[in-house]
Amino acid sequence: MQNEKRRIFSGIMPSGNLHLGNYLGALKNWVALQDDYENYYCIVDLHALTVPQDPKVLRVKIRELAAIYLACGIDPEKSVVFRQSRVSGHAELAWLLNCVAKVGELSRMTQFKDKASKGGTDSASVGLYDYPVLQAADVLLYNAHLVPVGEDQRQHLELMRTLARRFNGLYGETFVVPDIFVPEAGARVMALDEPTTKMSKSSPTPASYIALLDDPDVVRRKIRRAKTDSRSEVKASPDKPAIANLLGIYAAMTGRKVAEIEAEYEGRGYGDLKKDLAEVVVEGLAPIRERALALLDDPAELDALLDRGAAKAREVADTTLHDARAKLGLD
Ligand code: AQP
Repeated sequence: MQNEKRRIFSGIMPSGNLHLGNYLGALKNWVALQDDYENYYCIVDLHALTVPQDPKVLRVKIRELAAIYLACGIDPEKSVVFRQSRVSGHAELAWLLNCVAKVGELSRMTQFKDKASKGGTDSASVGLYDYPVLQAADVLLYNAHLVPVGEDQRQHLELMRTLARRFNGLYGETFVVPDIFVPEAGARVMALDEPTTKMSKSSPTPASYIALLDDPDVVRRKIRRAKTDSRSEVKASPDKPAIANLLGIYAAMTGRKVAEIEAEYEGRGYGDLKKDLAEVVVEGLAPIRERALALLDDPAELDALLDRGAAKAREVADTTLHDARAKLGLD
């Protein structure tokens, strides 16, 4: 239909502490795109189960994530906000797509290899291996046209596009093949203590990430203690991954170009950069933190909002699932 908006789907796992990478790589862009699309922003709680979770903590993290979505600017009047586990079509479509995906394809996924290697591949869950297929189901279920994510998700999204095309080719046109949206700035925020690995919310070292709910003084301390490189020029060169990361965060938080920030710090040292960056980050995150904490004071309202979102999501999901089942001969 002519005036229908194109759809967006994206999600975040309610595991660990949401951090600056999740904000700059995903949430900030969701908010910016929100007016131009019909949006489905999901709390992907089934994905969180791919690594062990404490049920008590998971319950808390699900609400916290809902509060952070809203605090960052996701507007429930413009976007459907819901929990993946409340729309059973996600798991069912994942099964249908499992029967189209190939073991070789999943075995090539670097995120699985990285995460599984930490505890030994044989003891990784089958869910962790299958994560990209569930992720494909998440997006294809809503026939989303665009998926805004950080750089680390690019390989999964390519697989998603392959699965959609394969299914359409085998059984007839069913799914929209989604485009990937990766932001120019902030697509890959690196750990503060080890700038060659990405900032990750499951890191056991809190100093490696800036959590969106960190107290301002904690943010200042983490940036002050962030790893730096040898030589003192403030330049984002390949042999200076730590400074490149700090400059990248600065640029993504302010919307300025890295080159412009480098010029401003010519002849000045890392200490000045860190001091100013800390204030930029504190200023950007403080309103989000305050709003999220206020929203968390009313958990019943957050739960009700998620239930309303799930009801809306189910309407779309059921139609797609019905179509996919019928194409497979399951009608
Ligand atoms: N370091 C990052 N820089 C930019 N974007 C990032 N994202 C994650 N880390 C960075 C983006 O955030 C969204 C949500 O990610 P997720 O929680 O669903 O999964 P993830 O990518 O595995 O995130 P984490 O923080 O690394 O979590 P854990 O440690 O639990 O695995 C995605 O759009 C992702 O690209």
